[in-house]
Amino acid sequence: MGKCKVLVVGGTGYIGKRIVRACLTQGHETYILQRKEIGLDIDKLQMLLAFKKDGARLVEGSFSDHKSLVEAVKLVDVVISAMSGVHFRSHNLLLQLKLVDAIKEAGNVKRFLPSEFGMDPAKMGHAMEPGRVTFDEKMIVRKAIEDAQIPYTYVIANCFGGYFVGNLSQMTTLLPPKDSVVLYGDGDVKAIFMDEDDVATYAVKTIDDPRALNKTIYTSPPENRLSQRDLVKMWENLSGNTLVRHNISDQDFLALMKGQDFAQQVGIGHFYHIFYEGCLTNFEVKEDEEASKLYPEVQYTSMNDYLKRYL
Ligand code: NDP
Ligand code: GEC
Repeated sequence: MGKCKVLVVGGTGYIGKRIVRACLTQGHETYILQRKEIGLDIDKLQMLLAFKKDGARLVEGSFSDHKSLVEAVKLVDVVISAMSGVHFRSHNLLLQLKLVDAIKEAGNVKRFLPSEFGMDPAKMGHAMEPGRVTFDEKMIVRKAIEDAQIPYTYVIANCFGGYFVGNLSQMTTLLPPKDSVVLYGDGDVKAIFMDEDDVATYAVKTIDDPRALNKTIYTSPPENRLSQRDLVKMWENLSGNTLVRHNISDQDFLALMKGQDFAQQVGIGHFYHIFYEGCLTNFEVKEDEEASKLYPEVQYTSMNDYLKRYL
């Protein structure tokens, strides 16, 4: 595939920085929005300067300056947004409506990837409060994109390993438990786990792929469709440690929401949908919508290998 001009918005974020790296690695002319609001955030600035050294072009702009967004968008063929969703850090998905307006006005963009990279919000119409706001907002952004007839790809990334694998899907920690592990229900519901770098690699693969035009693409490689029990077993085999299993019923799990802060309530809702309902695996993904089928040349990371970094 040829070289594209790509603008990454949110390029210093958790998934955004990986998308920048994937754009550079795949040989695209990479532009990153450099927001004036980063102010004295020296880590963000240093990251941007490092990306510039690696060949990215920094474009100054701000969400409070519509013209600056239009000018930035006019430089490129493809825009990828990695704006923050609802979790511990921040919650800015609806700001993307400003980006959609700028893309609509600029009129030159051949593909837009909004900030999705999670579960499929189109399948979460039933989701619980308060976490459903993340899905509702992603659907509002989708509607604006489709109403403006902007060519798009929605990338459904499933569970990032950093939040769901290293901790064996335990909440409130990111590290493997040492003695015991809580299994959601019987622990046999299948979820889908991804190395974040692979999510970024696949996302960037779609940008000039006509097969992904105006489609939802799922990163759901067969080997990464695992139950929580599968993950625990993998970790036990790697670490040589045996963990005591405790089971928590759906009702007891949901009862944990009471008295928690907003971010934890969102997390509990997400975990419920994933590990009790099986919302990542209770529908069919067609072969032409699944990233590892579309891009068999990508050597995706197995969760067994992903877990090794925690040894
Ligand atoms: P981050 O919290 O890392 O934030 C990403 C970027 O959002 C920031 O770097 C910043 O851009 C931008 N941003 C934040 N606040 C503002 C603001 N006020 N104005 C303009 N830009 C702002 O995001 P994540 O990478 O965690 O999340 C990105 C997507 O991934 C979300 O859609 C989320 O739902 C999804 N996600 C999925 C997970 C999964 O397990 N599948 C886990 C976590 C997130 P800048 O670089 O310009 O400063
Ligand atoms: C899997 O899909 C998503 C996951 C998504 O579409 C949007 C956000 C996420 C998660 O990334 C980190 C957050 C958020 C939901 O649950 C995660 C979380 C992990 C919340 C609370 C926790 O205590 C937690 O512990 C690891």
